[in-house]
Amino acid sequence: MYAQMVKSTGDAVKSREDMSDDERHFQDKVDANIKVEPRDWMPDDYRKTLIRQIGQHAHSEIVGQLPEGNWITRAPTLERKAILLAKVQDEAGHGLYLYCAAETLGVTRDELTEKLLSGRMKYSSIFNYPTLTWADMGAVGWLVDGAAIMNQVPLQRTSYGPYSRAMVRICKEESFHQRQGYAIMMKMAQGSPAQRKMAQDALNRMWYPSLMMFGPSDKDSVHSAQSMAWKIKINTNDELRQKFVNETVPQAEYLGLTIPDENLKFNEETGNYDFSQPDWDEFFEVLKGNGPCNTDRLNARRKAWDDGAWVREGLLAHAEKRAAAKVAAE
Ligand code: FAQ
Repeated sequence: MYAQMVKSTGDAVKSREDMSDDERHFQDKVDANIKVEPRDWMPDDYRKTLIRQIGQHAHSEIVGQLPEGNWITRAPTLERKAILLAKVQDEAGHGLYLYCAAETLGVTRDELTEKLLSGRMKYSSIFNYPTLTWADMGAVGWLVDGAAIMNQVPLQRTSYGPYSRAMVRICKEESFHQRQGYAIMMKMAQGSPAQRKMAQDALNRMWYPSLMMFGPSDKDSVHSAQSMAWKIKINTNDELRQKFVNETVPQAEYLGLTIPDENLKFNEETGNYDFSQPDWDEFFEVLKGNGPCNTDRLNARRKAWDDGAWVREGLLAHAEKRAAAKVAAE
């Protein structure tokens, strides 16, 4: 239903004949892999799409701290606590780089936050699922960061300069995150029968939500065609999902865990694993705000925004005072 709704408003890719001279020149530049920089001319819709994607990505990094932050005080050892703390702090940094990249397009962080809190902007569906046990810290790192890297490595080559440069650093850190998750899974999978059961349970719950991170199937993707023509996106949602499955299945086998999909099978002809699609109705429900944790996540962000008001006001007052002093001195 939602899929049909969004599809009917989908972005049509403009043909070369319909482009203005500026648009043609812009497309030639993108085709030649020349980066677009903040002061360069760009089509309004290119700017709009980037603000949407980078803004949603930034919100995801920040909201994504919540499911893991939930376990910092309950990490099983001091070492695990320190590692998880560092990882969650990295996510705050990623949010920061991405908000800065979005700001170069003429939108403020306050505007982006206001859109998130009023439900006019999204964040990744995955963060609307709860983290119920310590094994979920392993599954989040292994699968969620794993899916994030799969999506973000190609984005290092995205056409917009500030976004692509932010991605280079983010990918380095995400790669550490994925490994720390896999290390937790190894420990649990090789541990006691109870630990092994927790690891399998975490995989069972996180598998399909992780597949959903790549977005709807290509036939229902609204923005892919135009975003790919502009090299905002480098791959389709289904291409990246398939790549993720291909890389993750052997990792699960190494752990001795079972991916919860009876149809999962290596296909000799295509060289890919065949797999079951996630429940797309559930995905669209989560996008509409009806996932298990949507309300909690937005309430937490709202509280953080309200609690931080005095800091923002203080900083603004300080900046205004300095600007006034500078004018007086001139
Ligand atoms: N969740 O036409 P498409 C991380 C929306 S990484 C929610 O295919 P598009 C790291 C989409 O916005 C996670 N909404 O859209 C971390 C659109 O609705 P709209 C974040 C989704 O943009 C790890 C509609 O569906 N990564 O957080 C989702 O071409 C651990 C139609 O879809 C990024 O954001 C979804 N999963 O492709 C942090 C990467 N999928 O906006 C902490 C950059 C789709 O028209 C802990 N983003 N929608 O109302 C992208 O690559 C793209 O935006 C996609 C979606 C691939 C996510």
